[in-house]
Amino acid sequence: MGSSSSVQISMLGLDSSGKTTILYRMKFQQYTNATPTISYNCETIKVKEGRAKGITFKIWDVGGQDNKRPLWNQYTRSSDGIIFVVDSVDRERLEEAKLELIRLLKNADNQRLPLLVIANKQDLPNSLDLCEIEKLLGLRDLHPGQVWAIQGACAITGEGLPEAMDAMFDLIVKKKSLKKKK
Ligand code: G3D
Ligand code: MG
Repeated sequence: MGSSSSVQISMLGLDSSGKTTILYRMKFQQYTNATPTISYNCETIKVKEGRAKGITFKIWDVGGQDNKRPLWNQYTRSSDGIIFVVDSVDRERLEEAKLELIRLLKNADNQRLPLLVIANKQDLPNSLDLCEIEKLLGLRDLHPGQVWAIQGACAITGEGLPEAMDAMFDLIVKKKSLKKKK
């Protein structure tokens, strides 16, 4: 990928997992108190550091309330990758998140997209660790061709978000070179 490349990402996940907070943290490098997203937010972010340096990420943050979830495929259709955000504290809703993820990845078009799970709210005392979240979401049981990774983060401080951009970028590159080999 050249340094002038740009990628499109759909950022999905249940409502209140922290998607909009992540988006504005990435965009402005500061905390922005988000109001619940009605339809979507979209920001273009040029990465200034790390392995994705120089790459422009166009990130769609799509409303996660249950009546909005059927629209997710409209966004993934034109995407190069999916970021799926979960709230690391909300054990009950992790089950719901798992079901939504399975539903999303039933669509064969989405199976071809690299998936980065962001385990957000790692700052909270009761947050589950990445191993537990990986298990609860059943990431190892996904379609064998599904390329994925998981990254912990705190959208309030921004911790883990540069690593998340790097990981998403690495997955996109990996997927592209897998395709070439076929
Ligand atoms: P959404 O866009 O996925 O629906 P929001 O989620 O970004 O609107 O965030 C939902 C709530 O979670 C917000 O709190 C936000 O401040 C909080 N939040 C987001 N990320 C983190 C995090 O990493 N740690 C902690 N502790 N809280 C976080 P309110 O109170 O405004 O509902
Ligand atoms: Mg939102």
